[in-house]
Amino acid sequence: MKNWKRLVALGMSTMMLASLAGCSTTKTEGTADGGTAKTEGTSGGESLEGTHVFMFKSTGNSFGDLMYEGFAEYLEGKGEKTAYKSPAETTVAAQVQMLDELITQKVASITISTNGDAGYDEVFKKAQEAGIPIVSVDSEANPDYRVCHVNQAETADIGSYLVEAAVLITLGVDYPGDGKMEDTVKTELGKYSGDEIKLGVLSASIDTPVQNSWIAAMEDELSKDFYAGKVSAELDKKYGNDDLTESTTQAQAFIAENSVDCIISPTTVGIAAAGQALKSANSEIKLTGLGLPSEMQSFMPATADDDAFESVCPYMMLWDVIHLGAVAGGATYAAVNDGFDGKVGSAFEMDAFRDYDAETFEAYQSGDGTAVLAGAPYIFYKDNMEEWVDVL
Ligand code: RAM
Repeated sequence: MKNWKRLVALGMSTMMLASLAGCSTTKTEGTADGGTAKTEGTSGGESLEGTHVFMFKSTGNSFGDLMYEGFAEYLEGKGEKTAYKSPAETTVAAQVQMLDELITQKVASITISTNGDAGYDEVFKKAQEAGIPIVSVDSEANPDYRVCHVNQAETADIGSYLVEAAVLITLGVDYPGDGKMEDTVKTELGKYSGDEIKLGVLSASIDTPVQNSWIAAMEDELSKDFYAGKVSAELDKKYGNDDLTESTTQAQAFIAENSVDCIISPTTVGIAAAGQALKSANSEIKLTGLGLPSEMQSFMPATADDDAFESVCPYMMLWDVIHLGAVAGGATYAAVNDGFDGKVGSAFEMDAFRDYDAETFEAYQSGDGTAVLAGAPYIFYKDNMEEWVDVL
C-alpha cells in the first residue's frame, strides 16, 4: 500500500502540475468577496457567530494565507461565512487565547494548524462541549478533540524526498525526475568515497507537530543501509520559529559554524530566510526544503537553461497549498452539515474546486487519530519554476 501511494505521489506530479498551472491564482492579501471576514490578530469587533474560522500558526505567513484562500473560496461557494484568525506570535498560548474568544463568539467551526502537541486540551474540550467541531490541517490537533486531520501528503514520503534531495544536491546531481530519486541516491552514494555528508535542518518551532513529524521521517530515511558511513544519521537541528528574523539568525549560525553541507528547511519561512542568508554570505552550503516558488525565485534557477548549482537552492518541493485549504473547508463543511464524523472509513464528497474534479475523501488511521489525504509532494526545479512563480 505504501509503495503504491508513493508511486502515485510521484506519478501525480505531472498531472498536478498541469492542473495547478491552470489555476489563475495570484497571491492576494485576503479574499474579501462574499462572506469572508479576513480579520487577523485579536482585535476586530464584528460578530463571528456562525462563521467558519481558519486559524493558522501565526499571521504574516504566505503559506497560511494561501491555505485560507482555498478554504474561503470553497466554503463561500457553499454559501458559508468564513474568517481568518491567527495570532501574531507562533505560540500555543497565543492560539489558545484566541480559540477561547472564538468559542465565546459561537463560531460554527474551527479549522486549525497548531503550534504544539500540548496545551490545547482545555480549550478544545470547551469547543467540543459547545458543539464546535475542530478540524486540523497542516499541523495536527490532539486526536481526542479533532474530527480529523487533513494531511497535505504522506509524512514518510516528505521525509524521504527531503533527505534524498539534500544528498543529491550535496553531490551536485540535478533533479533526476519523478520516481528516480531513491535509485539515483543509491547509485551516487555507491560511487561516493568522500567525507561523511552532514545535513542540517532549519525548522519552525521546537514544538511544531508537523515539522517534528517530518524531521522524524527524515531520521527514518537516514537510518537506511545505503546511507551508512556516507551520510551522517545525525541531523544538526536549529529552530527559527517561523519568524523571518529568527530564521535568518539561525541560518547565519549554520554559515558561521560551517559544519553542514546542505540545509533542509521544512518551512516556507525558514527556507526563504536561509536562501537570503546563504546567498548574501556567498556560502558554499546548499539548501533545499519546502518552499513557495514565488518566495524562492531569487535563490533558485529560473529556467531549464540555467545551471541549477549556481543557485543556493537547486530544487525543493511543496504541494498545492490552496487545494489543501479547500479540502480542509470540505472536511469542515461535511462535519457541520453532512454528518462526517472523521471515524476510519467515514467519507465526504468534495465539490469540484478550480481544476480539481469532485472527489471523495475517506478517513484513515493516522497515529492515534484519523486523517484524510489531500495531495502529494512534488518538486520545483529548473524545468518548471517558470510556470510556478506566479501560481504559488
Ligand atoms: C510553513 C509552515 C507550515 C508548513 C509549510 C511547509 O509556512 O511552517 O506549517 O507546512 O511551511
